[in-house]
Amino acid sequence: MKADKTINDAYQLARERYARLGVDTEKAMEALRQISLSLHCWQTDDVAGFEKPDASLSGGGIQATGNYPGKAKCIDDVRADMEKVYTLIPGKHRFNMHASYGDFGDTFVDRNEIETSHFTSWVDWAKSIGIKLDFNSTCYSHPKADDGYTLSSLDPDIREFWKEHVSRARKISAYLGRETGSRCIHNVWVPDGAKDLTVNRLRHRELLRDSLDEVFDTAYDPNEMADSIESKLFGIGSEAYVVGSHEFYMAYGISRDKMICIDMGHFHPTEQVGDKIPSLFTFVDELMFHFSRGLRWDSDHVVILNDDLELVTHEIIRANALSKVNVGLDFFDASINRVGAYVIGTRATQISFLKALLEPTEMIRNYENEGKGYEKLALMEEMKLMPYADVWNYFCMQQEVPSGIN
Ligand code: RNT
Ligand code: ZN
Repeated sequence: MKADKTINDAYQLARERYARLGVDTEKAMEALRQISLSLHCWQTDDVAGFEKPDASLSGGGIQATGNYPGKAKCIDDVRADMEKVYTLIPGKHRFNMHASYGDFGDTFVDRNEIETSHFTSWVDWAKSIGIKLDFNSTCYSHPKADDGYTLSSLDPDIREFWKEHVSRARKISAYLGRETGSRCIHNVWVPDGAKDLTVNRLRHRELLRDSLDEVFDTAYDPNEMADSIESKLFGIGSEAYVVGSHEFYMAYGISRDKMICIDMGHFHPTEQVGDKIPSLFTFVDELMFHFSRGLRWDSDHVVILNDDLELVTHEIIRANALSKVNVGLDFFDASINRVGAYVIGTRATQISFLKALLEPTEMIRNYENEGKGYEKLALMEEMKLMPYADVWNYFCMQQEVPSGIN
C-alpha cells in the first residue's frame, strides 16, 4: 500500500502528543500487531454448518436473524469469505471452527461420529494461508438437544451421545493444534436449560459437572490443546434456567483448572463484564473471551467500539494480562453483509485494544494512589479526545490494509 502523506503527517503529530504523556505509540502498535484474534467461522453462514443432508440452525438457545444475500453455502464459500476478511484487517489472526463445519462430503456424519479426517482439508487450507485454528464442540441444533438438555440431560443415552461428541471434538482439537503447530483452544458451550420454572436445578448441574469430569478425564498435550468452558445467562427457550451459569463454570473452572470463557453478551445488561477480568485474574492464570455485543435479549450483535468493549480491553491492559487472554469473536448477524460484519467487529476490537494500549495508565494510577480523584477523572476524560484514530490509520497503512476515513 502506498504511503499516504496525510496519514503520515497526522500520525507524527499524534505520536508527539502521546509522547508528552509518556506514551510510546510505536510500542503500542507493536503490542497491537501481536494480538491475534480468533475469528469465528459461523458469521459466514448464520451458524448453520455443513452437515448433510440439510444443515440448518434450529432451537437450542441460539438464533440468527436476517436474510441478507451472500450466505456461505459450502466450505469453499467460507474459505473465500475468510480470505477476503483477512485482507481487510491488520495483523495475523486465527480461525475458530465449530464441529458442524467438518468436511463431511455427501455423507451424514452424526455428532458422535466425527473424526480428525473430517478436518484434514481445513488443516490444509489453514496451512496454505498460514493461520492457526481453534475449535468448538457443537452441542445445539440437533434432535438430541431438542428437549433442552445435552450433557446435563436426565436421560443417560443423551448424555452419552454428547459426551462422545465432546470427547471427539477434544481429540480433533489436539490434532488441529499439532498439525498447525499452535495450541488449539477447544470451547464447550451447551444450551442446557429450560423455558420455565425448574426445580431440578441442582440435579442438572451435578450431571453437567459429572459429564464434564468424565470427558476431561482424557488428557492431551497442553501444547496441542486447552479446554475452555462458556457460561450463559439465558437463551431463547432457556429463559428461566440455564444449567451452565456463570457461577457454575467459574467454580468448575477454578476447581478443575479449566479456562473460563467469558462471552460479553452473556451477562445482565448493566453488568460490567470488564470488572470480571481483575476479579478472575486474582485466582486464574488464563482466560478465554468471546467478544460479542448483547443488545436487550440478544447476545450476538456485531461488536462495535462502545464503552463495554473499551472497559474490557482497558482492564486487560491494566491487569497486564495481554499474554493471558485469548480473544475470540462471537457474533452472527444475517441482516447485513457478512464479510462486512467481520471487518467491523474485528477492527472495533483492535481499535479498542489500541486505545487501551495508548492509555497513560501509570500516570492515572499515581493520581489514584495519591487520592487525586479530580486529576484522575479529568485525565481519563481528556484521553477520550486524544487522536487515537491517527495512530490506527497509520497502523493500517503500515500493515498494508485499508485505513478508515482520512
Ligand atoms: C452461544 C455461545 C456460543 C456460540 C457458538 C456458536 O450463546 O455464545 O459461543 O455462539 O458456539
Ligand atoms: Zn460465545
